[in-house]
Amino acid sequence: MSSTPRKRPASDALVAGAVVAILVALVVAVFLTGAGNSLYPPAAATTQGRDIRGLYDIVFALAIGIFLLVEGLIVWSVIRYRRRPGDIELPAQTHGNNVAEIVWTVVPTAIVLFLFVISWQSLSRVDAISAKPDIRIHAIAGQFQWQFEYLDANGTKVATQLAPAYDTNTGAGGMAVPVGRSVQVTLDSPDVIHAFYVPRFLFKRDVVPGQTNRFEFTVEPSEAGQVFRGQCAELCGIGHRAMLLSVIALTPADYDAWLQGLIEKSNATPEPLPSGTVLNVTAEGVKFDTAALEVPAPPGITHDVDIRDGGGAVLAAKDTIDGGTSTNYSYEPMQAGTYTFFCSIHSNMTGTLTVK
Ligand SMILES: [Cu+2]
Repeated sequence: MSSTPRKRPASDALVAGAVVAILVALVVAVFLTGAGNSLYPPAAATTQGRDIRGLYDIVFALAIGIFLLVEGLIVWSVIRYRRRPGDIELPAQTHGNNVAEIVWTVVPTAIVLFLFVISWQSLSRVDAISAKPDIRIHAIAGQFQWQFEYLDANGTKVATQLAPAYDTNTGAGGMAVPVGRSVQVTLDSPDVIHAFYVPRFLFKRDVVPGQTNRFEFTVEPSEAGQVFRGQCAELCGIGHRAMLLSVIALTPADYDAWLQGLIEKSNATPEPLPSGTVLNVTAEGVKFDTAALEVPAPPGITHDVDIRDGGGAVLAAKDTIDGGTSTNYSYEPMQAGTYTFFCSIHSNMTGTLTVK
């Protein structure tokens, strides 16, 4: 079978070139531009994040190269071999080409092996945990708030940060860390699965009840003074969207002063979350002896007061209110017995409610 040679207008190459140029422009427009709005990952703020970003750059460059090669060849073939007036025969058909088959087997295999090796290497560097990190933080993710406990070298708690997100107005809140120092975070959850996620770290780790997950990071010294926004990244219930956190990068000297301030604040006030409070409500006939229960709550943090029975079943789930404000909750009449009232945001805020 043979085909007659045809004229190949120069415009074929021009059209193919234009299509490839449009594809390249699209890739650049969507991924590589648009400060902050780009689909491309942001610049990493941590040493580990830079490792991940380096890996991403390599994978992305390879993917773009393959995309342009494959799409370019498709576009070129479509234009070059399109049907023209007078074409009645198939062009010469190629069956079995050892060189082509070896190339398209060996090249992708080599690429996949290369990606496997560099991913493995990055993973082991990013997951590395040192025996003696510079800073230890125990992060507790409970429905629906983060809490950061600062630990000393022995793992003993020295201060607790209850306001997990940085407040731009007051400058309070957030998890402060010193730049250039290794920070080891242990993650625990008293209730459901949450996830620690800070986009500028290019890192996410699940917080699983009954299992302590651990990771380590070092913020790059050039990031001192930056505040990185983070969020729970695992749908954990109705208050999930409110589980925000911030990581504040400070110079080591500023960090020491910040931690000292937090320690003094922790020591100055009694344990800020009331626990074990006992409220007695007596029902006489059809009346309770107490019309109002006052539960102290630290300001600036969201709370509610829910009630569960001795078996753990939740009898009343109330809407949350902002700390420092007050509200009245009404509850359905309860059988005599002992109940637990609790804040659904803070698992350690509980008390006993006795109905006689
Ligand atoms: Cu969540």
